[in-house]
Amino acid sequence: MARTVYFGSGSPYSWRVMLAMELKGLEYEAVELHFSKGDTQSAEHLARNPRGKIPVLIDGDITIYESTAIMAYLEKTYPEVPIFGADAREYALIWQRYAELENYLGNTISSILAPIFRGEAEGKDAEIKANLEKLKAELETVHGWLSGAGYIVGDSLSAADVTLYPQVALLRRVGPRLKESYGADFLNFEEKFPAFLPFMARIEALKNYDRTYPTHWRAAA
Ligand SMILES: N[C@@H](CCC(=O)N[C@@H](CS)C(=O)NCC(=O)O)C(=O)O
Repeated sequence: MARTVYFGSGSPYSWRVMLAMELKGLEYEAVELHFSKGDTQSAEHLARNPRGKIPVLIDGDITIYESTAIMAYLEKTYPEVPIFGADAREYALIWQRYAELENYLGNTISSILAPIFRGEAEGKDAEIKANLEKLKAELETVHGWLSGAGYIVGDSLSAADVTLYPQVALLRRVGPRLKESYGADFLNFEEKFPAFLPFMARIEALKNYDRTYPTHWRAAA
């Protein structure tokens, strides 16, 4: 069955879906849409997702958008390699951690980076610095989750881990800029949050990790 993921380079929502597919060992074609070219707002893409967002998965005759729904669909359709745990306890905890990452860490990252990326950060120093404090507290919490076995839940990679990874990769990338502009010195993960490093290495060791890596990050490297 043909599988296609429409993704945007650097979109954490796209990246988590691609990583989830890699965890499950699924083949797919990855089609990049470019925000700057208006690809997500084209009639063709709006037919896939009327909200004009990526990711979108087309799997045979099914089209799904919203990364959470896509991961849930993948689990139901391809259960051989589970990403939502082995039993009810793990299932609940993975969903809980997923929701915490989305609602607290993810929203805090967005509140910091959205004004910066949109060129609307001027005059918002106090707000951004306050949100950086919230970010530090969230990272401390997540660091605690990883300090045991190095997975968010249990002893294998899950939907929670592939949700966290793109968030941390993005923070590592923008860390120097946030330090320079706002004095955020806690984004030195080697020193401040060492438990993230083996966690990240595990994701980076996935067989086809490279094909999930944001294309414009690679081009800039
Ligand atoms: N809740 C959605 C969020 C998707 C989303 O916000 N995608 C952004 C990129 S990170 C997007 O497609 N933006 C395109 C646009 O707004 O034109 C999900 O989980 O899939």
